[in-house]
Amino acid sequence: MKDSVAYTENKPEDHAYNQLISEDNNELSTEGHNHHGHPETRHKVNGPSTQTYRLTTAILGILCAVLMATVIGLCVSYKGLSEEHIVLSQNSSETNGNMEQLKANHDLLTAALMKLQRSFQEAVRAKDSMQLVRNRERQGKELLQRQKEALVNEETQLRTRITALEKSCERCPVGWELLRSSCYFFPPTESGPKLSWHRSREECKKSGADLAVIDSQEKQEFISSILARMGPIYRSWQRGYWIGLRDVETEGVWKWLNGTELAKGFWFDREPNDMYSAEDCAATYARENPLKSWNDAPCDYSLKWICEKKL
Ligand SMILES: [Ca+2]
Ligand SMILES: [Ca+2]
Repeated sequence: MKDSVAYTENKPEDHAYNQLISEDNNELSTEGHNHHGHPETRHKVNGPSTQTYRLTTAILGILCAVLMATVIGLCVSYKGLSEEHIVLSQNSSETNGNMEQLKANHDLLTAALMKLQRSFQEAVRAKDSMQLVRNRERQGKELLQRQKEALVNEETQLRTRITALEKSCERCPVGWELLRSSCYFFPPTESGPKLSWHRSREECKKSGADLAVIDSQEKQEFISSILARMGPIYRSWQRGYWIGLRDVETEGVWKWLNGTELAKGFWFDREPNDMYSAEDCAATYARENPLKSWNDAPCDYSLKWICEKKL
């Protein structure tokens, strides 16, 4: 009772603790008999150290239980995290593998694309080269065609010239030009005399010819082409050639030597003008336009002449 009294003198906050100790003391009092029913020597276990020990033990037990629960929880969490980590690691590895595979595929596609680009560029260059070759071939073909046409034309002209020369050699005297059934003679432009219309006609008759009768455009163009070959074109009226055309009988009525009246003349502009009422004989000149190359001049004027001899 002394100890109990001593406990009752403890602090108020120790009341529950003292009550617990008191209950323990009662239990110890009940169990304080041996199996013979004799009270054993009672241990003084309800002291402050024992109670503290028990309380501590209880607390420790609780703490241990909490700790164990925490550890178990942590273990479970750790296990879950580990499994998740393993899954994530596996996923990460798989993802890395996929990434590497994708990168490898990307590299392969890039290489294939570059190869295709090179092939395309080579194809474009080959196409350009072929186009260039085709253009050159086409240009060469066109050039050959033009050369062929020029050669054909030249051949035609040469054959015509050969035919004319053959006929001329056969039928016309040397130095005379042949057109159809007539031979024509042209005195040298820069040498030899110039004569009046009548003297010129006499010179032609010496060769069995007469002054030329130009009664068709074909003859006029032929004679103009011969005059163009003989030298440059001079603007002088003294560079003319007498032809067999006059208007001596009736002024303005031009007739050929055979009496045929002129049907179509190849006069210069504003010709024949019968200047000073003294121009009754016709002459032709070398000019750019062969169809405008005649002039009437005084018959005693000194000019060259053109002879014509029928075959
Ligand atoms: Ca006249
Ligand atoms: Ca005139």
